[in-house]
Amino acid sequence: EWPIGDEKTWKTALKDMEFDHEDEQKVANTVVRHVTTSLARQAYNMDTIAAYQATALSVRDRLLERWNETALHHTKKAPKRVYYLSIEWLIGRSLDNAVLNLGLRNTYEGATQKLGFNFEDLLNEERDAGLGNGGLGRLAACYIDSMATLNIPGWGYGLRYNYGIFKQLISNTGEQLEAPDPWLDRENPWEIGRLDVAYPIRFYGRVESVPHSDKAIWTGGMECLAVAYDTPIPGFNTKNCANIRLWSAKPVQGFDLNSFNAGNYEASVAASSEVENITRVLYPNDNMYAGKKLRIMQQYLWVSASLQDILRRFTKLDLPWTALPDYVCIQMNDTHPTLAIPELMRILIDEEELSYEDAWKITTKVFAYTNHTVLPEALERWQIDLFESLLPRHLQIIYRINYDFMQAVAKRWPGDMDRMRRMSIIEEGTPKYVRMAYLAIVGSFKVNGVAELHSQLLQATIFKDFVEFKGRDFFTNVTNGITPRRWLLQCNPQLAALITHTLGNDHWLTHLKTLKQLLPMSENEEFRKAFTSIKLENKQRLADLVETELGITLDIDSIFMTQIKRLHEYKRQTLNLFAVIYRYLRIKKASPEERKKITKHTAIFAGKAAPGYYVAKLVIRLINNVAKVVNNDPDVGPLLKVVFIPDYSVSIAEVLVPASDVSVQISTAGTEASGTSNMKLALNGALLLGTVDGANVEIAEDAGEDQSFLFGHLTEQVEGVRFTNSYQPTPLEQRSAELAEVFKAVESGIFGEGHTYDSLLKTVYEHDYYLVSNDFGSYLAAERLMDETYDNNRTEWVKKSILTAFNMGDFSSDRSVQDYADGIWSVEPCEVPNNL
Ligand code: GL9
Repeated sequence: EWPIGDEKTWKTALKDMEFDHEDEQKVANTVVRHVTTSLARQAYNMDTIAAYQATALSVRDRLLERWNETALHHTKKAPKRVYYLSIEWLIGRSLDNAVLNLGLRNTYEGATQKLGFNFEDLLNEERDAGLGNGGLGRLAACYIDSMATLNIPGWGYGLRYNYGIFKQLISNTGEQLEAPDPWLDRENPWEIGRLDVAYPIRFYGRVESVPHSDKAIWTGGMECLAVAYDTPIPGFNTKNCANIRLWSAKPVQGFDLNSFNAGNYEASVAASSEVENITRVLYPNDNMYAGKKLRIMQQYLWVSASLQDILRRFTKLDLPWTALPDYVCIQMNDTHPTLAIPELMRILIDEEELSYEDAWKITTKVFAYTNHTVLPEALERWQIDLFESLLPRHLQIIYRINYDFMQAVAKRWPGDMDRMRRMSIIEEGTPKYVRMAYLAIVGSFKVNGVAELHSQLLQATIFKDFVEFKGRDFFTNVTNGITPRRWLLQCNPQLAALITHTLGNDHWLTHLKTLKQLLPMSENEEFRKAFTSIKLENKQRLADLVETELGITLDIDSIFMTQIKRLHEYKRQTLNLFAVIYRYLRIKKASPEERKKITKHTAIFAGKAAPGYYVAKLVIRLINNVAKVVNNDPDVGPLLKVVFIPDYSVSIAEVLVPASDVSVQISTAGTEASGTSNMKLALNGALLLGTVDGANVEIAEDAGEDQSFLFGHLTEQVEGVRFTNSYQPTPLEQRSAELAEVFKAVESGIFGEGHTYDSLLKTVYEHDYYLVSNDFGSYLAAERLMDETYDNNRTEWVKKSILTAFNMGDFSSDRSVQDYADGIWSVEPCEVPNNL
């Protein structure tokens, strides 16, 4: 067993590391040791930051033991593994999550308390890892948590951006300002740099074909390295520990001295920082494709390094390449990693010398693709000339893939040139483009959407031709999910405790459907009381935050209506905001008697706008200026408050989600692929006020139709209304008299210079592509219904809240990941034994 040295010494050393889960003293010892050694501080000179860092390092030690045991076990068992490739990982904070998943929350809380610290204060010292824009990046983080928890052998791969999503500041005119997020400026205790794990990556250069073979030789251009940084991800209540491997771009040793800067030392050093630019910053777009050169360089560096890493692990098994699909499945989170398909082809053909046909057979059994949007402006299409200069060999391979594919289409539909033009991976025209979604479909064995409605829509619209070609079974649905560990246990510990107490155990944390057993508790008065007081405590915690950060006093007896997501026209924060303005105007007109009958509302907004998205930024500006007027108007008092919480993040979501009464999910039908904040809010008891879109459909269905307030045009109606708005427009007054009144108020200048918002209002006056005016009336009606329930029958309201929360069992990411494992990946759990 022990290849070198003295067995007894080894065993004693390893024994010394062993750890009793309840032993606060031993935990305190490890924390203090990290202060004095890792942090090089004197123990009496320990502030909260140092205490956080030392605690995190101590927890990291526990994680790494598990990480190592998992790696060892997987090497021994050689199970099929799944690799989740995501260009975004919105992890948020890790300390609380780690101690909860490890079952060490109480021990660490006790130990740090004995050292004189409040554990909550330590948690708040941690910076968010904000390597993502929104739902797509947070989904990846939830899925890796569930993979670890379900003992599914899998790793995540991504990029280690030096700057995550920008910090959002609000100017005194209410506008969004963007500041960099230097999240790595402080030591990051959750990552392990693996400077020895580094792969060469090439850009530009020349391609020479090799006669009488499929092989080509790609040389020259610019070479750099991708260096690995690992973040261990513990499963809940299991020894298994997953990993997110993030790549950082580094110059090759000696930089570019010999390639193009020979004899010019300063220029060669400058060139090295150009390489480091590749992983400098996360692109701040959500549901929007920008086509930037640096972005495609990010994508290639990431997929090439990941594939080299995956294949190195596979080749250790000493099996033929044909066995690759039995050991490796690669899940592509959107089209961002699609270059992995031609990259695997290139490695198999050019480096491993397989024939093109053999390489293709293997490649098309390895990849699966998840689509996350039908919005045309979000679909990636790379310009051919940019692509060709950076990745000349990959373009050749893509042309060959497309040639074969077009032949197959022509064989199925002889002479159907229009179909060939529609389906081609290469979009003809000037300039030409590579359509990444089509490449992803052609190179994958399975494609899925992220909610029932979205998956249906994909097959009926943007991928219709491909359904006819590939057959129905090629496309499937996996409805998104969220991890109940972070989104209930961690963010709402009181509700989690009530659930565990009532059920008698915490089995529900890994089997969320067991929450159903609590449905009868909605009829139990004592339970309702407990449930209600937890909601109020959470509302108070949010109110305290709003008071200290923004100086706005909230009434926790009002309905907390929460819309938290990226600012985007299709998400229609405008619909919500215009209804707030309408309510304000109504209050102003009401007599004191009438005012008594108005339901108290608190409208809570949070979210960032892409820095280049002008209209979205105008919406933020208007929210903030409406807030200023409404919150300071003595006529309004507690009837209405408007809050825009700056710099939305995972950590802020963890405060907002448990404090909400109503979840505002009002995208134009057919535009939001799934949504995931809708699931988080519902699981914490917020009633759904939403359109029939994305996962709202399934949430409302599971909650029971009576629990939700649905409104608005349906997906199948949208196109027709849109057409009318565009080509036979009627004046706004005719589409909605109420909205016309709101617009007049905005134009009158009561929320600041009226013309400021002209271009925002214009989007509704003209075209109204997202049907704001057409849905405004039914939105107001849905709010009225909601208000009546809240005011007239609070017991009924609490029942609805309980029924909503405890019917959310299907929205655990454990269920989603199990669906992927069974329906797409064909992987089995591989559990690390507890006594290794
Ligand atoms: C998104 C969708 O817009 C959401 O509806 C969906 O819930 C998530 C996760 O599946 O994916 N698609 C998408 O492009 N983004 C989403 O959040 N965002 C980004 O691209 C960053």
